[in-house]
Amino acid sequence: MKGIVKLLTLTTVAGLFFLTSCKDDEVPKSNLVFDEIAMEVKESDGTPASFHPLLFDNATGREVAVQLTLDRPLAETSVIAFSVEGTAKTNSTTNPVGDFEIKENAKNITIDKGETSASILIQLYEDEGFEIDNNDNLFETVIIKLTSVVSGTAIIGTDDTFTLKITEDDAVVFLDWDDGDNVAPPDRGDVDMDTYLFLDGQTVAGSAESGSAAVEAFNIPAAYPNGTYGVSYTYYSGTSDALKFFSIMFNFGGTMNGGTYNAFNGPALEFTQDYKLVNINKYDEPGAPEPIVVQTMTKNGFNYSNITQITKPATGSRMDISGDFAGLRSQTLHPIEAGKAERLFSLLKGR
Ligand SMILES: [Ca+2]
Ligand SMILES: [Ca+2]
Ligand SMILES: [Ca+2]
Ligand SMILES: [Ca+2]
Repeated sequence: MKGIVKLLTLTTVAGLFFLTSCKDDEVPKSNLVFDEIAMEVKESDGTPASFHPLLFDNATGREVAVQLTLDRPLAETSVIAFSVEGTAKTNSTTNPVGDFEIKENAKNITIDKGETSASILIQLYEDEGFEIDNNDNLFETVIIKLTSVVSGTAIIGTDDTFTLKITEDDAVVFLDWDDGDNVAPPDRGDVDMDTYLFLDGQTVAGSAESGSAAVEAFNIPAAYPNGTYGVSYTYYSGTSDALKFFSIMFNFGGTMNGGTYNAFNGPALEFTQDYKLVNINKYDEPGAPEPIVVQTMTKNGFNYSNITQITKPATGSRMDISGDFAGLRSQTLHPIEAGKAERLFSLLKGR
C-alpha cells in the first residue's frame, strides 16, 4: 500500500516536471518600451554645425538618440515597425530642407538577439525659418509609435509612444515706426523703413516690405556663427522730418544683454531713435550708399551681448562707401512674412 502511494507521488512529480519543462521550451518574450515617453530639445545647439547641410557649409545637424529598453535579453533577433507623425517635417524630395530625419531605417528597428536596449536615432536640423504655428506654439513635434512586431520575440509594452518636442531657438527683431504727426497709432504715415542684419559685410537677414503698411521683422537663426553683427534701420522713403522708430527684440534660445525676452506677450528688449528727411536712403537705386549699420551686437552661441543703443548718423543715414544694393529688396533674406509678422506684432502690442 505504502509502495503504491509512493509510486503515485512520483508520477505526479514527474508529470509536473514534464509540464514545467514544456513551458521552458517556449521562447520567452521580451517587453519593449521607450525609456522616456517625452523629450524636449532646442532646434539647434547654437553653432553652424547644427544647420541642415543644404543651408550651411559642413553642417550636419545633430543627433538625438531615443532609448528603448527590453525587460529581458532578446531570445531572438526582432524587427519592430514604428510610425512617425507630428508637426515637424522630414527631408523629402518636395521639401529637401526638413526639420529632421530618422537615421538608418525610418520604418522599423532591428534589435539583435541578447540585447536589452536599443535606440532610434533622429537627426535634427536647424533651418532659417522662424517656426511658430497658428496657435502661437514655438515648437514642432516628432511622434514615434511602436506599431507591430514584424518578427522575433519582442512584444510591445505600454510605453509605446515617444514625443520629441523641438523648440524654436531663434532671435527676432521687429522694426516699427511713427511718422511723428501726432495721429494716434498705428501711424507709420507714408514712411517706408527697412531693416537688415550684416555679418562681415554680408547681408545675412533682413526685412524690406514695400510701403508703410507692414511692420518689418526678421529672425536670426540660433545656429548662425558667433561674431559681431550689425543692424541697419533704413529710412527708405517718406515725407516725415520727425520720424521715430523702434527696434523690438526677442530671443527664444538664450539671453540678450543678460536678460530673458522669450515670450511675445512678455517684456521685449527695446531701442528707439529718430531720423529726419536727410536720413532717407534709397539704397537700391544705382550709386546709392549702403544701408548704414547703426547698432551692433555680439553673438555667442544662443546669447547676444553688448547690444548697443542705435547711433544716429551725424549727416544722413548712409555710409560713404558706395555699395551696389540694386535688387537687395527682392532677395530672399528670410524675413518673417508680412502677414505673420503683423500677427506676431499684435501679440506684442497686447502685452
Ligand atoms: Ca525647423
Ligand atoms: Ca526654425
Ligand atoms: Ca532655430
Ligand atoms: Ca519697408
